[in-house]
Amino acid sequence: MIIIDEVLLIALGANLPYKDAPPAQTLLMAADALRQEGLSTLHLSPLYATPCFPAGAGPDYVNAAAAASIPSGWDAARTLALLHEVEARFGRRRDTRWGMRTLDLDLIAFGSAIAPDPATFALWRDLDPALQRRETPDRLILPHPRLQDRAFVLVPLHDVAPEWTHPVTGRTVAAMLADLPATDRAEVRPLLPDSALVKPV
Ligand code: A4P
Ligand code: MG
Repeated sequence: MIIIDEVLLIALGANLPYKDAPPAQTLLMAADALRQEGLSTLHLSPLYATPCFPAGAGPDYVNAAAAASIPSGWDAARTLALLHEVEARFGRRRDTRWGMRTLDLDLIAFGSAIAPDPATFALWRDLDPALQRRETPDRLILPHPRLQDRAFVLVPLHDVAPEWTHPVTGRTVAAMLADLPATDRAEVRPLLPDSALVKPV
């Protein structure tokens, strides 16, 4: 499937340094790598400091979001393969689901694509919270099934694509963000220059 003139959305996160790069620097370098690898229009949000979810499972994260127009001829699978390739370049290892990571790049949306089909999407979106941590999808689910639950995704996404509309629910990013508890939104703080997440390690 090729979608022209639509936007793709990426969530970026890190809570471990990679070599001597703190998480904030890794996110900026990853965005540059994505631009060089074909997403030349990629626009990165400001960086945010966010408490680790689930609470207490590790150091704070740096999170950001990016929007890019879909390059001609690209499909979602190719985009996810590029995200995995860039994650690997920055030392990402996959041992623990929701484990600490040097870089996580999730494909939040690919235009208005619903993948693999509306029923499977709904299954993952409505997954029991207790199972969300254990169950890993073995194929690409679009839009990302946890998008609407997470302030650390929606706050930066609101900076780059506030009007993007969820193809299943019809909610805009701005509306999904407003749906979250104010306490969740308040936990996502602009990254300060003196944060340990910014300083060289
Ligand atoms: N997969 C299916 N759909 C997608 C999609 N839309 N985007 C598959 C990306 N991947 C998708 O992902 C597991 C499998 O999901 C892959 O095989 C992929 O093909 P993964 O990246 O290998 O594993 P993961 O990162 O542990 O899972 P996931 O779903 O990315 O984790 P989450 O749900 O993003 O949680 N706390 C804060 N404050 N900030 C964070 O960024 N991130 C996580 C990771 C936990 N806590 C956090 C943060
Ligand atoms: Mg991931």
